[in-house]
Amino acid sequence: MITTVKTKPYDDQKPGTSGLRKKVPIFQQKNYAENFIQSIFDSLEGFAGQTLVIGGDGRYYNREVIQIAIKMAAANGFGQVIVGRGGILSTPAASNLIRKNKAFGGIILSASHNPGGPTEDFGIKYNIGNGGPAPEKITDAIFARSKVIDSYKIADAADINLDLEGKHTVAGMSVAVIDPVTDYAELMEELFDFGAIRDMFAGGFRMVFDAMSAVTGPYAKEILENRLGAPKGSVLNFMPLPDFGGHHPDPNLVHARALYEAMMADDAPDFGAASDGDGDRNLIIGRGIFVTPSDSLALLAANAHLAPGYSKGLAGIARSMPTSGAADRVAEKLGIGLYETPTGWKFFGNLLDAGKVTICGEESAGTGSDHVREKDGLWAVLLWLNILAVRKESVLDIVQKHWATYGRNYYSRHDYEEVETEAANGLIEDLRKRLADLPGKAFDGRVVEMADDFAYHDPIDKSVSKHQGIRILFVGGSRIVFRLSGTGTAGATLRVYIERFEPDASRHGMETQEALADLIAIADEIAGIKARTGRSAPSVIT
Ligand code: VG1
Ligand code: CO
Repeated sequence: MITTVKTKPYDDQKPGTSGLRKKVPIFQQKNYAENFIQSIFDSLEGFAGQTLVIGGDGRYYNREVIQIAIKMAAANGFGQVIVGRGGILSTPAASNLIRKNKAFGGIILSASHNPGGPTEDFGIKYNIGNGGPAPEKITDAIFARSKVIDSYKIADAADINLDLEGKHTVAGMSVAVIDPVTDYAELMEELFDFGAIRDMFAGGFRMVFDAMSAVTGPYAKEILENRLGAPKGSVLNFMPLPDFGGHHPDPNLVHARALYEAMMADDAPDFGAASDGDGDRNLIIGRGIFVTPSDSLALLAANAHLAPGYSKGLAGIARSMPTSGAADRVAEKLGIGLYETPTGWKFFGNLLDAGKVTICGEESAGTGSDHVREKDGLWAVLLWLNILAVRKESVLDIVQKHWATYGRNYYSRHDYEEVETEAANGLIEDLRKRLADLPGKAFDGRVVEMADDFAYHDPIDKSVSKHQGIRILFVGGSRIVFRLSGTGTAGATLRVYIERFEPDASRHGMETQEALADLIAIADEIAGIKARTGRSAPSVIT
């Protein structure tokens, strides 16, 4: 039986960089999740009888919302739902399932790298038929609908047993509960030379992968240990937990500190990696060297042809605007296109669909390719392993040779988390007002060449996205970018991205924060970060 339930709209259901993210108690308000899911369906057309993929990163409240989403999909006329066993699907695995099954779209329940638990974060995101996050046209429509919604439809049916693989039925709609790993692992086998990687492990190569008690555990166990022969125990924290064991499932140098320290030790394994809550980010650390994500993108692009899935070369590379220019130099050398997009994977979808680019990346530990339409943490780890298996060199050697060839982009991001929203907005607005005055001005000997508020003109659908971050470019290629996070759930997060290009190989051995010290000071001088936020130092440095 289908019920139409009366509801009242909420005014705060605006999707951010990657879906709607709020604290769990907000999602637990009456009809909050239902309103948002109905707003998604109301913003779509033509899904009657079609397939919807549903899954999440296993965090607290995942199972409850999956049951609701299934019943609402049935009531709204979908023909089939595909859901991962236990409600589990990593974000890239969900993207793959949408594509493979020619589904109409998918609902991914995740707040990614944000902490989970009864008072922590939850999120809902809609992905379209290409497997990628809905573009702004759709997320804007969802938000508009959420502000006026007055009813939602739901099937009056019992919960299904999410732990039982196979076919179920909900109010006449079929629900397939599938193994979350199998299809994804098959795709990885198509792209990479598993034989070569297996031989490398058999030859004594050692790695450690920290799944951070999040969604990639089952994927990494199956692929790295079972299929590739990495020694048992190579995958740490492999059980997805609703609260991620009380940690932030964020693979950066703060939250994956133990991994970093293990990789800097004398007896470090050859290769270390980690992924985030929903499995779309990656952290790469070689013995004695952290590979900054912007460099990882450049290195993967320069070496991708060594993996079977990319042996024909790349069509082009895309990176988000705040990501360093390291990939630009690779694109230039390869003679292929380089596209600069706003932050968030949704902006890569059109370029990938049009065949303009093969590899994409973001400074926030996201890399991926045209194999799905999300960034993909394990994919990046496997491409690294494939490259290491072919080149038979250490990560350190590969990175240093890359810098010697292309120059080094010293790069760091400073986050000021949970600052007062007004102070953060004021800082950005004030910078915006002063943009025209900055060119030609010198700060500590560095002259501003150009300053703007980044706007993106999508070359495929011609849409325009404004206010995507304040860029200040200096003569010689150094750069400071300021923007506000669109994924936080408390206050505002100011992100300051600092970059310096260093062509001279004799100066490639500096410590990153030292190499950037003068630009870090200039960032404060220009934006008044300390004075406006009252913070003497960033909360996170990556
Ligand atoms: C952050 C990152 C961005 C990433 C987004 C979603 O967004 O900066 O690069 O695409 O998170 O990643 P923001 O607006 O907070 O800067 V995930 O792994 O949270 O889905
Ligand atoms: Co994520």
